[in-house]
Amino acid sequence: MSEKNARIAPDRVATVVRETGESKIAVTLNLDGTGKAEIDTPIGFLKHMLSQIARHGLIDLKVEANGDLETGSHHTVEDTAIVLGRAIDEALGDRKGIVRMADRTCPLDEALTQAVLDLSGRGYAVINMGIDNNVGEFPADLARHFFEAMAVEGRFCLHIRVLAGQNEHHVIESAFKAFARSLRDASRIDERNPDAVPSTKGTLTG
Ligand SMILES: [Mn+2]
Repeated sequence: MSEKNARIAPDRVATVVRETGESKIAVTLNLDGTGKAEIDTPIGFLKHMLSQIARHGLIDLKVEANGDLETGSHHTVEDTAIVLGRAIDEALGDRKGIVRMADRTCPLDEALTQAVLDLSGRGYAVINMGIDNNVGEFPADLARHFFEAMAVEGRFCLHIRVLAGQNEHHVIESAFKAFARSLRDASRIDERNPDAVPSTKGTLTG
């Protein structure tokens, strides 16, 4: 390999810890992992969804998420999204060489969800879960809130559109799978342009 092509990419890993009066969350991730998930939280559905991000994003993801569950799952889920977003932002570093944008649509039986992602450096979210079933430890509206908080803290633009679906579990899971696949595509290094920041502004972090 020539000198010119010998750029050693920095490890795209991050650890972020956040403790408040409502929760204690710790996230360690490796964007260039193999899909290994180590999720420690009493909220079963959150564990199931974070495992989707790891598996389908090919991200190694370690999460410890505990909070004031006597108020319901809201604080713990929201704060996990905040910390996960910050970890994604930190692991992306200067965002040099990334593909940057991706558009993935994933089914789960009758459910079908599109996730369009731009690792733009600016947090923005347009989330339409398509269902308004608001019961249980992880209702659809909390999923919307999760994606919004993660996008803002992760400094990326995320559109999620549920195109079909009836079962709440299926709808939410298809959204997490579509997000994971989009993150995998958008965050990978573009071998045609590995040394440039994919922006006419010259920066995705300024
Ligand atoms: Mn499931």
